[in-house]
Amino acid sequence: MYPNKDSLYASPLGEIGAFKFDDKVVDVFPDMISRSVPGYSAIISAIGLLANRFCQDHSRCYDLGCSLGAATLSMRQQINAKECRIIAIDNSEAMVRQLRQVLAREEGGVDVEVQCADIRDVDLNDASVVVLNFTLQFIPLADRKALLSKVYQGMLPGGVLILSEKLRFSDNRQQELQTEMHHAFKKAQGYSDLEISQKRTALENVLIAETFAEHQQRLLEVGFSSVEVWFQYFNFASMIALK
Ligand code: GEK
Repeated sequence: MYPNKDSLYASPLGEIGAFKFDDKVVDVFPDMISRSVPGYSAIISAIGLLANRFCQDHSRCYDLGCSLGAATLSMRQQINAKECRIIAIDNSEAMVRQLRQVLAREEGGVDVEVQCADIRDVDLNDASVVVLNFTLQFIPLADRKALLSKVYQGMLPGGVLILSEKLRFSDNRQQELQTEMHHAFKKAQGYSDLEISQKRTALENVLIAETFAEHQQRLLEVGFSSVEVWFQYFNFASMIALK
């Protein structure tokens, strides 16, 4: 359905603007994310399994920063709970427009409501599952705690937050090694050195990675009772936080 190959950074660019989730990115997004994020498709499948494990009857599942709805669709296919609803939110109009078209073509499964909004401004209620799949890393650092606190407050007892992020490492050698291995992964996926370096420049100051310890501490501070990594592939990890 999305055959377009990501070549946005393949030619030398005079000026590299800050990365934006616009129409050009939407056209190539599935190819871009699966060739850039090690383990992306494994995480998407597992989000469906986890959502089915945690989704409670009459509750809501939120996909915050849903992009083209990969996690939403995985949850929709795998959740068996009764009378639940998935709420997929993204503030990129281009992403939301495309997701609405995908959903209109697909039938069956859990009801999905799509909202074009900033996840910092929306209210969450009766949530049994909340997904932040590589989204928190794009939220300004100063706003992250308030957002996670709101997520916690909107969750039902027994709920789960699935938080996937690019990680930073406090040890310099680890940071260099994991970055090098991520670039090796991207090269193995067909990206050139030029593409890797131009994309890196575009993401500077846009994607701000934190360490696992920073994520864990903040999640515990806002109220979660337990936070662990369930998946990691180089500097990309997915965590489970339990209410
Ligand atoms: C997936 N979860 O395929 N409010 C709403 N959306 C936002 C905000 C915000 N403040 N900031 C960024 N976004 C998806 C992948 S991509 C990750 C998530 C990536 C949105 C942004 O528009 C984009 O669609 C998404 O967060 C991040 O499972 O491209 O590396």
